Amino acid sequence: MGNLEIELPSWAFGNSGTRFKVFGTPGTPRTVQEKIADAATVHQFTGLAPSVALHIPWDEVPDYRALRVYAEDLGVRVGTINSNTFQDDSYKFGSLTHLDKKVRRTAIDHHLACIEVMNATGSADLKIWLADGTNYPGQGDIRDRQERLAESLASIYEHIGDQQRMVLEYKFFEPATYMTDVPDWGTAYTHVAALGERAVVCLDTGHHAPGTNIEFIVAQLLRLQKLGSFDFNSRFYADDDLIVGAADPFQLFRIMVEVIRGGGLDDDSGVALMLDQCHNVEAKIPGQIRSVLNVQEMTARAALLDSEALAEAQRAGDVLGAHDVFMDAFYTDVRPRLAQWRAERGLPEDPMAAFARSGYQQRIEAERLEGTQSGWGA
Ligand code: PSV
Ligand code: MN
Repeated sequence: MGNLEIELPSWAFGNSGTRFKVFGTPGTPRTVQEKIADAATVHQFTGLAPSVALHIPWDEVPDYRALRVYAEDLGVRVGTINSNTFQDDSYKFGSLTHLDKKVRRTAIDHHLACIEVMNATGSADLKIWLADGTNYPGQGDIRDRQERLAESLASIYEHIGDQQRMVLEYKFFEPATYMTDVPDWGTAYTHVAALGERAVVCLDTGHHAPGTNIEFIVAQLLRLQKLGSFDFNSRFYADDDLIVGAADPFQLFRIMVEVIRGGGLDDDSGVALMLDQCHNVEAKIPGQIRSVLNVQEMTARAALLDSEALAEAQRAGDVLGAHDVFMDAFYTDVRPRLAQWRAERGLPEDPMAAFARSGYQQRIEAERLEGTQSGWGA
């Protein structure tokens, strides 16, 4: 619990929106350095977010070694490198699964370039999410696409260093609407299992059909030692990318119970807890602060679960007794304890209020006037 670390996505600090409108916000970063500075601010107020994930090419810079030093000087490190094969014209009909070998090669080369970014920044994880899929039955050959995907992933995996990992993220819809090429944890697992030890799965909480028992997937992937990371967010309808724990705190609690049960918070677990969120209408830095606090809060409640009492009730076939033990942990208000935890570490007891008082937001609004604000796709 004391060593809980949550990775922030650089894109959470940029402007984002829906296909209807992207709203600008005063103070939005114009460069990756400004995104990292905002991420470092979240860490400074919470003590929970020592790394920031980058998305390439959105966060492309000429000198990644210098970017690493810049981040470290601000007290954070570069985390996961996310590839992006969803915004080029050539990827209209797929990237790693494309019928045309030349397009597949371009997509593979993009991933090799991302590995170079990892080498320069010290990042350990290459995260791959593909927009590949089809919109109409018959549009593509499902099986051939799987073969091409397996082949392309193998070409990338060959370049993953000994201390690095490939993390494959699944999503059952969007932008493709009939089928996606990595729709579910089973498909992601099948591919990473075929690749080797350093290939693992990323579970994005927004990438499941409503009603899916996500904690079951967490338990299963941890059992198989293939849960590499989370992309945390919450959703009401689709992949809403809302603040984690906002829509369904109980689900987040249940997920964290399984993470702890499966050793996912142990020092050597290798499970990276990341956020993948967009703050379209709410303030971005407080949105990220709220998010990491929500993860911490539900983790603290999960850690309170009396596992011995639970196991005993389970063994006795005491259905309601077991459920009571479970709910007792969920209903425990841990906020005073966490405020104390922060005070003991020289952190503000109320990070949201402390940030509001700090003047940081006013300062960036005054300073970040020239230039183009970063946004979705930039
Ligand atoms: C796709 O919906 C996704 O979850 C992937 O992780 C992308 O990298 C990310 O969103 C972009 O926000
Ligand atoms: Mn994601």
